[in-house]
Amino acid sequence: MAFIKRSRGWEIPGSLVTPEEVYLARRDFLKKASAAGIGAAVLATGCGAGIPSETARITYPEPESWKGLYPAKRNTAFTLDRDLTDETVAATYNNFYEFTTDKPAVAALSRRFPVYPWQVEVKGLVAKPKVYDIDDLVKMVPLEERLYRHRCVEAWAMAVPWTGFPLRALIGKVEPLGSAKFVRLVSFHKPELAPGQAMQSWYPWPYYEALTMAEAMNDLTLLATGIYGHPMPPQHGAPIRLVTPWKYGFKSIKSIVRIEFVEWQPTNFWHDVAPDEYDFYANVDPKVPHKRWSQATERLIGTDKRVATLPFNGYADQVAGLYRKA
Ligand SMILES: Nc1nc2c(c(=O)[nH]1)N[C@H]1C(S)=C(S)[C@@H](COP(=O)(O)O)O[C@H]1N2
Ligand SMILES: [Mo]
Repeated sequence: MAFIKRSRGWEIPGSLVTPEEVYLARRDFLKKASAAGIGAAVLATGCGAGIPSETARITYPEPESWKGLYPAKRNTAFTLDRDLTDETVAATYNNFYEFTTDKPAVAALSRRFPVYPWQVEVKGLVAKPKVYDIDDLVKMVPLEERLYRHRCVEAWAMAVPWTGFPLRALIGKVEPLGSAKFVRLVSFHKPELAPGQAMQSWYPWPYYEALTMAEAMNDLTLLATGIYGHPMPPQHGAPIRLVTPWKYGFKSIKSIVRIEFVEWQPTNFWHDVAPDEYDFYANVDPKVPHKRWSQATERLIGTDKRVATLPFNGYADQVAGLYRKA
C-alpha cells in the first residue's frame, strides 16, 4: 500500500489550477465572511451570499471564431419581477460539484478547465446522429439573450441574462424518431482536471440529467452558451449548459458532452444520490417542501431579501400545461 501514490485533488497534473489561486480565493472569502459576521457553521454549509471579491476575475474563452456573437440581441418576451443578480455575485456562488461543493471556490478551481475546443455528441433514437463542434452549435441559429429567474432546490435564487438558443432548434436538426420519448444529457468526466470528481468518488459521475421530449421542446428550454453578454465562464457550465427555469437548478446540467434520445424514462444524478429528496421532474413548487426544509420562500443572493417562491418559478403560463392530466 505504501507504494501507491494517491494525488491530492488540487495537485492537478500540468498545474491547471495553482494551489495559490485556490488559497487566495478562499482566504479572500474567509476575510470577507468574517467581516460580514458569517460564522463557521454557515461556511460549512456554503450558505453565505456570494461574496464579491476584488480579486475575482471572470474569465471565459473568446476564440476568433466567436467574434460578433456576443452580446446577442435580447428577446424582450422574457421579463423579470426582480433585479438582475450582480454578475460577480452570480459568478462566485456556484453549484458545480465536479470542482467542489464549496460554492465560492468553484470559480478558482474551474478557471483553467479547458472548455474550448469542445464537442457534443448527439445520438440515440434520431435519424441524424452527429458529433457537433461547439463552433457549430453557437452558430446553428442566432443566439439570443433571455432574462430568467434561477431557483436552486437549496432555497436561494438569482436572476441572470443567459445567452443561448432553444434546445428544440438542435432537436429539429437531428430528427428524433417517433420512439424517442426522453432526452438524456451528460456532463464531462475528467477527474484529472476536476478535483471534485477525483475526491468525491462516491458520486455517480459523470453528472447526468433528463427531460421528457415535451419539456425539451418547450420554448423556455435553453442551451446556454453565454451569460451577462459574453461567453460562459467555466463556473457557470461552459461552453454549453442546459437552462430549464421552471425547475430546480439541478436539472440545468452544465458542460454537456452528450445528448441522447431514448425511449424509457432515464434517471438523474440527484435522484440516484438521494431518491427521497430529489425527483425526476423537480418542478419548482412552494407547496411541496424539501424533506429537510420549506420551499415556500427563497433568498435572493447578493441581497438580504427573502421572497415568496412562485409555482413553476413564475413560468406556470408557459409550462403548467405540460403536467395537466389529459
Ligand atoms: N454538471 C453539473 N451541472 C450542474 C451542477 C453540478 O454540480 N454539475 N449543479 C446544478 C445546480 S444544483 C445548480 S443550482 C446550478 C447552478 O448553476 P450556476 O452555478 O450557473 O448558478 O447548476 C446545476 N448544474
Ligand atoms: Mo441547485
